Amino acid sequence: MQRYSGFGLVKHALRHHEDWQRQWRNPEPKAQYDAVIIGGGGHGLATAYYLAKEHGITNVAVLEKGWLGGGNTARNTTIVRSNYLWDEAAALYEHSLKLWEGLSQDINYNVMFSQRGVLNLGHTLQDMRDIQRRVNANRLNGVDSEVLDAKGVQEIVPIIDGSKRARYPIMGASWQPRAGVARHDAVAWGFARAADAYGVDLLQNTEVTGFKILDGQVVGVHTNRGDIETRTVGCVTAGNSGVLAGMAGFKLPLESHPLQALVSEPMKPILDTVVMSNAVHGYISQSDKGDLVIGAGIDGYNGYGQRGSYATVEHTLQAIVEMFPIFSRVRMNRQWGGIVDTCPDACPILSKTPVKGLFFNCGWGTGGFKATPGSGHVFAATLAKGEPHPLAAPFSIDRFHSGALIDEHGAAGVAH
Ligand code: FAD
Ligand code: PYC
Repeated sequence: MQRYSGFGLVKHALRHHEDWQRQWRNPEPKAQYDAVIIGGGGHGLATAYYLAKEHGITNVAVLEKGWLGGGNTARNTTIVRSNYLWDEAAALYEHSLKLWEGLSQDINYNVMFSQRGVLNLGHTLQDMRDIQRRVNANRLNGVDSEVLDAKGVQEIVPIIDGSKRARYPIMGASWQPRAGVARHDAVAWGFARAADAYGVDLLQNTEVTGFKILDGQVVGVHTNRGDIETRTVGCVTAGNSGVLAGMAGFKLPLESHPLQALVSEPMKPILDTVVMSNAVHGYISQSDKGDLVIGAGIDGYNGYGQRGSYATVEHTLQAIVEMFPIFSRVRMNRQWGGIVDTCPDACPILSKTPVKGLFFNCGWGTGGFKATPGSGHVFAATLAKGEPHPLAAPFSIDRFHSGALIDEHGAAGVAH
C-alpha cells in the first residue's frame, strides 16, 4: 500500500490528473473461493477485510452487481452514533463506534471521521421522557450521552429556532459528543483497498442470480459471469436481501423502502454538529465541502427504485426550514434515494439461515452506515467460525420465532 508524505501530496496536487495508481486490482473470477461475500457495500467490504485481517481467510471474493459502494453506502447522510436503547443494540453500535475511532489508521485511508456530536431533539414532554430513559440506558452501557434542555441545545446550535412560536418547539435533546459523521464513499474505497491488499478479489459488475444448494448446504453461486464454488456465503445486499433470500428458498421479515437525501449549494461553515428530529422528520449536518446534507423519512410504499417521491422532499425541507429559518433561501443542488431493508423491530439481521453455510447480514434499514466497521467485524467472525459472534447472536432470525425482539424504533434515526 502506498503512503504519501506531505511532499508527496503536494507533488500529486500540482501534477496533471493522469496515471493514477489503481486502488485495487480488477481480477477475473476464480472457479472456487473459501468464502464469497455478496454485496460490495461498506458492510460487505468490511466483512471481507476483517475475514482476511483477523481470521487469515484471504481466498475470498466480493461479488457486486454494480460498482463498489454504489448502494446505500454512498447514498446515506453519514451519521454515526451509538446511543441505542437496548443492551444488545448499544453493545453492537458502540463496538462499531470504537472501531470508527481508529479506522483511518487501521485501513490507512482517511475516512474523514469527524466526532462533531449528534443532537436528537425532543419536542414534547413524552419525547423528553423517552430521551431521559435512553440516556440513562446509554450511560449504564458506557455510551457517552447527555440530556440537554432547550438552552443547552441553543448553546450548541445558536442558529436553531429555539423560540416558542415553532410548530414543535424544542424542549431539549439527547447529545452524544463522540458521535458524528464520516465520508461514506471513502469508507467503501478504504475497506476495498485494504481488503484487496490482503488478496481479496473485488468483482464489480458481477451479479448473483442464484445459489447452488446440495443437501441443505450451499456449494456455490450462479452469477452473470459464470458459476463460483464455495461452501461459505455471506449475503450483505441491504435492500435486495429479500430477493436473495427468495433465491435461496426462504423468506426474511424485511420490507424494502426508498429513503432519500439531498444536498444544498455549498456555504461557508455555519453548522458544526449534527441535528436530528424524529418529530418533524428531518436531519441535517454540513459537509466539509460546505453543502448542507439533509435526510428525509422513508417513502411509505415498498419499492426497489433508488429514488423517492417529491412529497417526501417537500415535507423534509419544511421541517428543516421550520427548525432553521436561516436556511429558507438556500438552494438545493441534488437529491437521490437508496433502498433500505427494514425489519419489524428496527434492528438488523446477522444470522445463520436454513441453508448451511449461507449467512445473512441485512435489515439495517435507515441506520446501518454507523455500523459498517462493527457489522463487518462481527460478521467476519461469524463466517470464519460458522457460529455467531457474541455481539451478533441476539440479531439472529430466530428472534422472530422466539419473540426476543429488540425494539429500537425509538432510537432509529428515521421512523419506519
Ligand atoms: P449497500 O451499500 O446497499 O450494499 C449492498 C450492495 O449489494 C449494493 O452495492 C448492491 O448493488 C449489491 N447487490 C444487491 N443485490 C446483488 C446481487 N444479486 N449480486 C451482487 N450484488 C448485489 N445509516 C446511518 O447509520 N446513518 C445515516 O445517516 C444514514 N442515512 C441514510 C440516508 C439514506 C438516504 C439512505 C438510503 C440510507 C441511510 N442510512 C444511514 C442507512 C445506510 O446507508 C445503510 O444501512 C448501509 O449503508 C447499508 O450498507 P450495506 O453495505 O449493507 O448496503
Ligand atoms: O441512523 O442515525 C441514523 C440515521 C440518520 C439518518 C438516517 N439514519
